[in-house]
Amino acid sequence: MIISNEVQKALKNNKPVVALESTIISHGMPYPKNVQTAYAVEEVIRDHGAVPATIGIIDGEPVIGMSHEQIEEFGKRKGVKKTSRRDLPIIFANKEWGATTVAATMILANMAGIEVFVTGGVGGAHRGAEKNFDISADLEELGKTNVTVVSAGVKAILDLNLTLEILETKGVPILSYGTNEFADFYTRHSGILMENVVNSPIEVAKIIKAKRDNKLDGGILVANPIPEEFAMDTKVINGAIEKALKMADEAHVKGKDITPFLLKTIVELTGGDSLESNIKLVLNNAALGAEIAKELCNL
Ligand code: PSU
Ligand code: MN
Repeated sequence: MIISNEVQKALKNNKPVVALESTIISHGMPYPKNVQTAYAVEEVIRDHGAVPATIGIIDGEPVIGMSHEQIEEFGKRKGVKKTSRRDLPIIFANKEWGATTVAATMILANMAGIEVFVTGGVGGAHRGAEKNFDISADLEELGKTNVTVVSAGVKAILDLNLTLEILETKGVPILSYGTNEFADFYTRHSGILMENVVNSPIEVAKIIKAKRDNKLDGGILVANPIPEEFAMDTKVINGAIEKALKMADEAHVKGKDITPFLLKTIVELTGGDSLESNIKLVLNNAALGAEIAKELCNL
């Protein structure tokens, strides 16, 4: 893999590094907001004293710490493949461009020695998963790969209760940040009460270290709710989600295309409001992720 000089240097000197995914760029947001957001997220991480490492696969080679030019290319290039764990060997062998999902980014971050990863929302069990088995590989990865993922919980397009049950089965600690209500991406109010609440980056860092010291393999999910001022109206977002799910069903969207389809449709149905919330919550996660990475370096 190719690790940028800056990221290499930071890792060598025990300086904080935060991993970032690229599916959110290529399949999660429209151009040019996707690229602008990717830059802004990196800037927030730098402002908080950590080094950002945006991860993607270029011509079959994993890149840890993409340049602005590479990020721009990921943002507008056609045919970049959404790449999860199962896709990695194919993308490598065929020397293709791959935008890494949470699962694939965790794998590559872990290989590079990066312990903290920031995204918007992780994948989960889709509604109806008890019948159709549509469960994101992100959950499997959280069960086995030693990376802490800071996200705004999981999106209400999914079945939240089912997702939380699976994470429990896989032994994934979920740390709810600053509130006991599980973050559901666009709002702070899923109505699901959580057992483990943390209120500071150092608390999270201590839990990561305890897991590492005790050789308990697997990830940690930090559920960081969107700040109230950027949250969407529950009725508006739930209406858009219901409609988008119906449209996906009617258009027979399947498999890996479902999440990108729903995200895009919800943006259209909310006149772009959901995209603004999405951007704000990622920036909010970036600040927290950088602080956690810093505390972890100090322990
Ligand atoms: N949730 C978002 N934005 C995203 C994704 C999820 O709010 O861009 C992307 C992430 O890369 C995540 C992937 O890992 O979708 C999950 O897709 P699937 O359900 O097909 O595993
Ligand atoms: Mn799926």
